Amino acid sequence: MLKRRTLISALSAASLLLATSAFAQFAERTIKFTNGVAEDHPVGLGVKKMQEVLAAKTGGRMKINAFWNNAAGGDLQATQALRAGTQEMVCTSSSPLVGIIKELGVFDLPFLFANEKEADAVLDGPAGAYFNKKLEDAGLVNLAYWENGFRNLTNNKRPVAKAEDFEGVKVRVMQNNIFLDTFKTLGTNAVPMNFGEVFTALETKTIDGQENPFVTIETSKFNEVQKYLSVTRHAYTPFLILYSKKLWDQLNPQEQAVLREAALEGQKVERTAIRAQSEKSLASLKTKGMQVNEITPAEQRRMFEKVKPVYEKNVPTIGAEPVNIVLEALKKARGG
Ligand code: KDG
Repeated sequence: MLKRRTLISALSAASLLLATSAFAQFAERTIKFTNGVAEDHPVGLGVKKMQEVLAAKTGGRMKINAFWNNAAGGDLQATQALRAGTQEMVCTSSSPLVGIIKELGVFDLPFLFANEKEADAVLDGPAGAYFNKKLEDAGLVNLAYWENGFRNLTNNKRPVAKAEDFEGVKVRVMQNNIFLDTFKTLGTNAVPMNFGEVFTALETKTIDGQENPFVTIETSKFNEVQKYLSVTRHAYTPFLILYSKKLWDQLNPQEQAVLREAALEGQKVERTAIRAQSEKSLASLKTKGMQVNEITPAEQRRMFEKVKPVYEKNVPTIGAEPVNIVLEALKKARGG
């Protein structure tokens, strides 16, 4: 009996030792992850998947502590914290970062992508790698492109069914010169503003409207303070899953590899979830009382024609190289 007990305790000690040594290359660390959306946005599912992968692959030694609804400051502020090495991760739209990496402005050009398939082909291919290098040069490691999505206009003045209907609407846009240019060219009174301030600005009628994907509109409860939703699909915004390069360089190769794996697993979950949720959010926004109107293809073409000068005006600032890389990748994705 004694021998059996001794054998069992020896085996359990050995298995504990094995388990511990299997994760020995992972240091205990809690990663601060912030973003502007609510936890019930599909980004929340992507983060949950990342946490599951890290738990399994590091024995729970690497953990993500996520903060939602701009609780830790806006996208640009959080991104600057990454560059300073005072925060590990952020999920941010590319748009607020054009003051740091001007090349990212290509993704803000109006009506660039026609569908998610094109966006994935460009972002997950050599073009996406080109922007990842630019990000890394700026102290930011992009672990994966997730999806924010196609943006649509909400406002309290009128349904926007044709190009002229934008006239005079006070629309919040991201802090990005191309969005500002696009919405001024459409005739709106465009106001750049941090995402975290949008709900209150709509509620207090400081602004008439904003523009975001259906899922963001629903999970940020903009329907509570907005009457009209016009399906403009005027731009596609990617989410960047960024890690501070200062802190990244302190990780060993195994820790870096498991974070990249987790972010790519999270990408699959988030993209699948947001695409399944998008039409459900549109239906739900109608049920919750928003007056929804589609834009005819002819009217969308008129809007595109109206904002074409935005391309000519902003391409020199973005740079011909990044614009050509994306347009070539887009042409290839379209079978050109
Ligand atoms: O952190 C991500 C959010 O801030 C994101 O929703 C940004 O689309 C965005 C907006 O309109 O600012």
